[in-house]
Amino acid sequence: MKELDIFKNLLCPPGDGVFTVETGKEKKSFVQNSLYGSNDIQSSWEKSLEQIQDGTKHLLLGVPSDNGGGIVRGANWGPLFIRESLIKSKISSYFDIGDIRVVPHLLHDSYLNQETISKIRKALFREDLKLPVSALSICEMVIETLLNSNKKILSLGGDHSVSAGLLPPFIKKNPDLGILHFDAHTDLLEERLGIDKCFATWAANILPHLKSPQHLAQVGIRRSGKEKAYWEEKYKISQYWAEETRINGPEKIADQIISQFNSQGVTKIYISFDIDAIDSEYASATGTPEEGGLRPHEASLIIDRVASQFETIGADLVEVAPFINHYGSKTKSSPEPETTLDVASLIASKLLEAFD
Ligand SMILES: [Mn+2]
Repeated sequence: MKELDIFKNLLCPPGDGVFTVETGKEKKSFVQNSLYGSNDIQSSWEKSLEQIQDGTKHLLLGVPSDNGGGIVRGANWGPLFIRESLIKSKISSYFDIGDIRVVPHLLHDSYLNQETISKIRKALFREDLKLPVSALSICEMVIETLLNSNKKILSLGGDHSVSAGLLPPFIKKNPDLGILHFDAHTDLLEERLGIDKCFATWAANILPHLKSPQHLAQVGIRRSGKEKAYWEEKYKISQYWAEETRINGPEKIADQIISQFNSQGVTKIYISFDIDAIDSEYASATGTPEEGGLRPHEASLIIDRVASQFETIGADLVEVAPFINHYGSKTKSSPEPETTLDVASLIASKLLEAFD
């Protein structure tokens, strides 16, 4: 199948990946009109996909799936709201290729039987095509196809399970890949209720695919049932907890990560950024906001400093859930979700800069 046909079937115009009519309508029109003017959206978007091959800009991909989310959902709205913020902040150093088509009951095709897959294919595709149907499986195929053209891709989630779909093709193509993972949580459960590709298990699921566990560095951790020594001993990974950043400063943490990756011969990195790595004072519109986290400028500094030493080939920004309103949080002085979205567009712009 031609690459363009893969994209036309597995993707949809930016904002259309959440299957809704009324909710989010105004924001969707704003984003789509900013990108395509008043033309027919579907055909303008399809036409724009031809630029993927020739264009020099980095790619932006929306993954509006919270199908692998946990306690409080709503990260499916992250891509649309972050796009609006990027456009309003006049950040335009990317080419928006659209959203993954998300059926909101499906996580990964390996969890489905053939009969179910055939039924969904009939609903999704114009003809009888043997294409994936679940959000994470679609991510795998789309990223694999995009990497054929050596594109650098920033994906906007979605809950953190989307990394379980985005990362495998990056690792397959770059077996030496280092992963810089920002998060309040370790995401290192082997399974949760028997599911091994969800928001709490994706990192443990990815580890065996890395050249060594030292190809993973986790930053901003502070909410865990176990201590740092437990995780580092169990998986032989390195963690840099939020408290260490406060004590030692972000420069020192970045330098430690740089020497960790250098000692492993890492040359290329992927950055996975859960917005809850940031302190809840600055980013509470997320499923599990946590106090005592990184400040936005500290996270930016770590990204800048580490990315200056390695080639950043891909990134994701996940768990921004704009409709969440955490009652009783201490952040009432700052309006949400605007505060979180400001931080999200800052981080997104840093991740795009890291590609240069
Ligand atoms: Mn988290």
